[in-house]
Amino acid sequence: MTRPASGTGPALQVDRIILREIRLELKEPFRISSGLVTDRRIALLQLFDASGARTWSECVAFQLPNYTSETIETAWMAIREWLAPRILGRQFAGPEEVHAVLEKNIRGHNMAKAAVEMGCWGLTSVLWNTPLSTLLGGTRDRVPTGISLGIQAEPALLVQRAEAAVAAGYRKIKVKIQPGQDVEYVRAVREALGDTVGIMADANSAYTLRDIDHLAELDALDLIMLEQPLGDDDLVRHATLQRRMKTPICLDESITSVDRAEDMITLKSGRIINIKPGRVGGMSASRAIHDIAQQAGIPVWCGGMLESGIGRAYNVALASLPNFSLPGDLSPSARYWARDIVSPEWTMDAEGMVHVPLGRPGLGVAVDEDGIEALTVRREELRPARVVAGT
Ligand code: OSB
Ligand code: MG
Repeated sequence: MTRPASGTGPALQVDRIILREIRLELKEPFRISSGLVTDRRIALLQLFDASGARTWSECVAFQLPNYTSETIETAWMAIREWLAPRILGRQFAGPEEVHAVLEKNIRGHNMAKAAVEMGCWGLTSVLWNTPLSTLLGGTRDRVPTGISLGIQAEPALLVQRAEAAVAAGYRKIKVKIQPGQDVEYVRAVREALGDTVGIMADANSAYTLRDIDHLAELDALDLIMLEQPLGDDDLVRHATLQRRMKTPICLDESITSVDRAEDMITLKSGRIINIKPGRVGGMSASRAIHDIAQQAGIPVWCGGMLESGIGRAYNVALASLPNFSLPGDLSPSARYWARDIVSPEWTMDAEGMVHVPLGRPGLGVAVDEDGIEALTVRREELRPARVVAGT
């Protein structure tokens, strides 16, 4: 069942999409078990409604298929060839209708679908003059933030970053791990930070069940959760591991749809869900996963994909829903970029909270269009293939 948007207003009709690629250099390279990101290649969409309303959205696919199978190239092609043509020129009573239209007979390509679908939520927010958080059913005006720390060359460097993060106010410290750089690293962080700080580890699918005894050593470190230790599409082995471990398992890569989230709950493959709207195909699927998790007593939190300030606006709005009860990977702009493409940039208060912009519709921040223009390395304009009768 589709939960309607919380608001009302005129029908939505996207009559133009401008697709761009920008490059933004990370202040510090980010290493996960399956690869390194230095220069973030980001696809941005600018969506124009027939009424003149417009907004931006972001596609979170990386350059390489090392997190999920999508890349910026596959997403670009999917949007241009299959997804944008489904939406352009068509009328929707509300943004919750978009997901099914993109889903029908197009398998996968969730990040490409999400970029289009989330843009439709953003556009509706502008069109209906309703804050995005409100439109989505958000109930909070501040959301807690955690930091995700990439793999470091040695434990001492990780400890330094973790200590600085706690001092800055972050409410959860996530440590990336991989075989050879795991228990020892996390233990060093636990010893340095003490027992009261919330710590977790994220393996990005770097382990197999052969590592079960080794992973179980993490139980001694009292982690809030262990994120995605096993295969990116696995649910069955995660259930085996969860039976063996006291630490709650959180799934990220494995949860690609509402059905997968239901399967996880049925199979007991984990006890927490990381929701990234890009990974699940957008906001409608994110809300549906949020809802079924809430019914099952499973907490969720909003993951991050090293987004620019545009993608972050959508994540912050989503994280204002009630069952996002754990801190999200929603670090301030300045953690990633010398200069973000929105103003004001995203910040965090001393208590580690991001403020949800409820004072203005759409992204809630202004987009630096000149800055984006200067960073653009390719651009393509998409319009309806033909004039649809009656429009
Ligand atoms: O697994 O959550 C992940 C970054 C790149 C690829 C995968 C992941 C991450 C993060 C970054 O943890 C979180 C952030 O955007 O701050
Ligand atoms: Mg993860």
